[in-house]
Amino acid sequence: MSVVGIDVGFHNCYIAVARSGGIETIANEYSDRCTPACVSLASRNRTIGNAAKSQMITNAKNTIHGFKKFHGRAFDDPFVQAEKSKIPYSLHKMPNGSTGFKVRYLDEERLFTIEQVTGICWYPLQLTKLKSEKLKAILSLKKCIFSFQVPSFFTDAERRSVIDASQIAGLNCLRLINDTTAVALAYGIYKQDLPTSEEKPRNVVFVDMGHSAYQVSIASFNKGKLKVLATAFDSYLGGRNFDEVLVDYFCEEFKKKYKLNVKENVRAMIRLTQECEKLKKLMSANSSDLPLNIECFMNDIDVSGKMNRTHFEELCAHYLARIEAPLRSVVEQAKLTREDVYAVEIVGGATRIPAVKERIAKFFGKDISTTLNADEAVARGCALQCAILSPAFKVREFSITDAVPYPITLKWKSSSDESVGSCEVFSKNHPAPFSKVITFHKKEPFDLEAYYSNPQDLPYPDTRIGRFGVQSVVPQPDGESSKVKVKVRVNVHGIFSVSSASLIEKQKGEGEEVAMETEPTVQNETKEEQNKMHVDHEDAQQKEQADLPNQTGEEGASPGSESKESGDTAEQPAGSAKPKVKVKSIDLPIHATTIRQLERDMLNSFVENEGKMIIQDRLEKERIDAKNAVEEYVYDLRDKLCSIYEKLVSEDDSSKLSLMLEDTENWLYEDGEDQPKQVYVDKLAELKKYGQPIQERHRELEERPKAFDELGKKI
Ligand code: ATP
Ligand code: K
Ligand code: MG
Repeated sequence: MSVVGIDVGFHNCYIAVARSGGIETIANEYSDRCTPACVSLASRNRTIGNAAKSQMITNAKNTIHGFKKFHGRAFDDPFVQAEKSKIPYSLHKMPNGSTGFKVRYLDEERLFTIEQVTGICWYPLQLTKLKSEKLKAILSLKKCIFSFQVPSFFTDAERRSVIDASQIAGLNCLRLINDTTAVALAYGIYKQDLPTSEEKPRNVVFVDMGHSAYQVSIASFNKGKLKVLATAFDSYLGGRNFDEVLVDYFCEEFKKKYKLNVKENVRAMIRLTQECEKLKKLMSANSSDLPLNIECFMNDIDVSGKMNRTHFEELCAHYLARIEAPLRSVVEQAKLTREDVYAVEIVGGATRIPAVKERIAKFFGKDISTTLNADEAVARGCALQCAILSPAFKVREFSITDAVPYPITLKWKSSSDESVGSCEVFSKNHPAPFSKVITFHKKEPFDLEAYYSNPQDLPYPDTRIGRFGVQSVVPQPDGESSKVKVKVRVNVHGIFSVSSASLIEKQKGEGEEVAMETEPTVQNETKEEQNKMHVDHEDAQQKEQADLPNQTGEEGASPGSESKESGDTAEQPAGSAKPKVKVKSIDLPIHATTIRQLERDMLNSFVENEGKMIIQDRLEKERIDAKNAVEEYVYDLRDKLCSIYEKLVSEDDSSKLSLMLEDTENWLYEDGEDQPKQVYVDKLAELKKYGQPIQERHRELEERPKAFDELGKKI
């Protein structure tokens, strides 16, 4: 079994594999460990990565890049609407309200969902495009398990969408892991000098600024474990903002200087953006004036301009000012001071901008560490996580407790009147994964609606998570409400769900009604949790339980039990004596509808479709290979006719054959440019009819002296 970590960023993708010697980041077919997050659709096939990026200008409308943020997003989302004017390809509102892409593929207009696009990006990444055969064998799809990165601020809808993408690509996703948590793991697992569990933990801040977003987390480390204490982010601040500042500046410049309206020209905008990104990177290493030159930019005009670091920082001042808030936020949330921070580790391409680094260092009043590989740390952390989860891998014991990014509230209608009950089931930075049990008293099926509690926290305006219908609830035989235990959890992917529900049936003659009603609310072990545990509201009671991957036990009672009086169904306070009551628990079905979730049927059809597209890509590859084989044969034979075959062919035959080769070459550039595979196969066979006999004669001639030699030796 192979374990693989994948980082599909907004800009760049990295793949890391756990090997016996450690973690290895894999190179693509261009021997580059960084692959652009880009997918291009064409009339015959799909391309990804560098090949797709090279189509950005020539096939702009069908080349999709910068798509990661469309996961789980409504088409009507303000971000999506704002993005529409910046991207050369077309977005489309899908039937479930999500964001899709309208492109031409196989000479037809086609709609793709974001899950399909990310799926396309992943499939060839880890299979066909790998350079070495050894890696191909290691990464044979069926034997791999994967862990994927997501930004820590991704909501449930966004996370679900990423998991669906992995299914479309046929990848077995063990866990989604937050970017900064993956980095924290890559940092901590190799550290030999972490404090023991009795000692004060070591607090480390992790910063990741990529192309599209800025994430900060603070984690505490003890030997063998890490706990994320808090996360903060500016989900719209990254390298692309700095590129855009330069693009805007030069658009203005070129308007004044050359009277060019660059923003109206898609091709020019793409080129300018690419050049500005290069310029931005150069400025990280160089503080003097740097030129920007683009030949034949628009209307055959060559353009030029210049920029230096100081000027750039002035232009970006409003973005640079946003760096501090998330740093301040994590420290405050964790109730620490800056002095409690042992180290600040930075990753992500955009942290290479000197002004970004300076701001971070200034805030903490200490040098920042760059001990991790800024580009690969996330993918490596993903691979490590996957290795930890894999039974086939022996990794140092390391437990990871992540933090819930947004508080989650459940709402429900009261059974007695029309009032709405609600309670916050997960607070911000609540440890995850985690399960809790809430007790309701109900006579009929009921709906629980899950929301993010604070709209202002979210990266988009919609606070809904989903609706969970608890079905088949019936009253007790005596007409009273039944006790319904509902388990809510945030799972290993950081996704919330009402994961199970059961009806507790009174057993005739067993125990007292009072005893039944005083089932205690079991508190969580930690003190911190007890403070947050007064969540009884109306007819709900809640019980907590850490939900670690290897500790999935259902109802483990923990110390510190307590019961509470609750609203209209009047739970009795717990007596000091708690008689044991025999109860029968019946599992209840739950009907879940989550926001912008892909329908299962749709998902299955996408899986099937992906299979068809893979076959199409393979056929196209075979066709291109067949064409290349003809071309190669032409060049090879022509070459040999003037060299090693020269003496074997009469002048007359040779010139006839040369003519034929020339005709074939011309044909390849004209009528033969775009033919079915069989046409090329036949063409090659025809050429070989003439070429093969010559080759035979040559081989015989070559072997004759050898044969004599052999004979000589025997005699
Ligand atoms: P995200 O994390 O937002 O999904 P990503 O993971 O694809 O994006 P990274 O690969 O971490 O992003 O970083 C890419 C960004 O870093 C780009 O904006 C790129 O221009 C920028 N970058 C890379 N090197 C440098 C440099 N030397 N100086 C300035 N910026 C740089
Ligand atoms: K990346
Ligand atoms: Mg990234």
